Amino acid sequence: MTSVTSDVYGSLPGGHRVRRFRLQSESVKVEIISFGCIITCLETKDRHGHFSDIVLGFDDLEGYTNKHPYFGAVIGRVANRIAKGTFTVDGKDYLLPINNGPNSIHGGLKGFDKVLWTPEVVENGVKFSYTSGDGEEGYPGELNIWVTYTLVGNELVLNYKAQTNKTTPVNLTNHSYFNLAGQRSPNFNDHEISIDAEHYLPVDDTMIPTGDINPVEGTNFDLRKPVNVESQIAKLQENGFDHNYCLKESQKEQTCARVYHKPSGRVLSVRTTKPGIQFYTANFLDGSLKGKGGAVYPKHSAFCLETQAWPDAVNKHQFPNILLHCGEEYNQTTWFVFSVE
Ligand SMILES: *[C@@H]1O[C@H](CO)[C@@H](O)[C@H](O)[C@H]1NC(C)=O
Ligand SMILES: *[C@@H]1O[C@H](CO)[C@@H](O)[C@H](O)[C@H]1NC(C)=O
Ligand SMILES: *[C@@H]1O[C@H](CO)[C@@H](O)[C@H](O)[C@H]1NC(C)=O
Ligand SMILES: CC(=O)N[C@H]1CO[C@H](CO)[C@@H](O)[C@@H]1O
Repeated sequence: MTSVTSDVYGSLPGGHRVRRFRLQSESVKVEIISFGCIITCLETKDRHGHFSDIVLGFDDLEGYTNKHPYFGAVIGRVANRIAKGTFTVDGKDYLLPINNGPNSIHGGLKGFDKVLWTPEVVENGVKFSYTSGDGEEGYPGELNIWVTYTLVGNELVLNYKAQTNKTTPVNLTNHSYFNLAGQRSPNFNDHEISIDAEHYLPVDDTMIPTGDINPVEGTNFDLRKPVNVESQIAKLQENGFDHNYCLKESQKEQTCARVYHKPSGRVLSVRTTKPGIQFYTANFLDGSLKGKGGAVYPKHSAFCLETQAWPDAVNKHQFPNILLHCGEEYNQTTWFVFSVE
């Protein structure tokens, strides 16, 4: 049985109230606010039954309205990078705000992480809706989006739906930074990860996929068998992982990633209907943010598993399509399953 309660979390400049929803089952507690659909707190049990908050974030609304690394938020219209911020749809060129080197990232200057959503309590959870206007952040078409979080036992389910009145690229994800030892931990020593993918996308020096789809076999990107995250990063030439893994193409749900933290016994498994998962090891955190309860978040103190379409898919015809047409429904689901071992 999941209980759903809510209160006021804060007010935005201009006076709009932000609500907070608390979903609680026997084994998981999660808090989500109507600003950015941000997961502000996620507590799970360790093997002794003690709860810890395993996501990074801030103590108050101001932390989230300021510029931050998208802690816990829904990202859209298009998660990840679009090369040079341009694409062509139905013969028309579109230009998006450039906000990541030469590229556009995470929906633009005011993406879905920075808007106020309309909440509605549903069975075992909460559904948020938002209408993104025609031309908002440079994207074509009016887009209606519904993001539903439900908690059943130890499974947190995120469903994303969207409809447009003009062809537009869409791919939504949420962006929680996890540390299964608890959000205050200075590193992710003792985390083991596996990702069930035969291929990954190599990137250029602005982090745009080169267009190649490389086998993981024989590389340091091979995560098909569990590896220690820290020692695997040490083997890379890169700063850490920030790469898309290619999942088997299907609209069926598939288990794609598993993270195990031996000292606490916490396990996070991810299932998704999406075709890709970005594994990111918080390479750009630098300890300068003031996090929850005064925590500092150094480089490599958390990881993200962002289920998504492949980065820059709108410009790479060999990648799975991300165009949503008028009359179609975008419908993607990700399951986060928390257990102990
Ligand atoms: C889509 O909806 C917007 C807002 O209602 C409207 O301005 C626009 O003309 C519509 N576009 C089409 C192609 O129907
Ligand atoms: C979304 O949030 C949940 C709960 O914090 C987390 O388990 C998951 O990693 C996030 N999803 C994605 C796709 O990043
Ligand atoms: C949307 O996806 C969910 C989960 O995969 C599925 O249960 C549901 O039937 C889908 N809804 C529609 C309208 O296709
Ligand atoms: C609506 C839509 O086209 N969504 C797409 C998001 O991305 C994946 C793969 O890139 C597609 O399979 C979905 O159809």
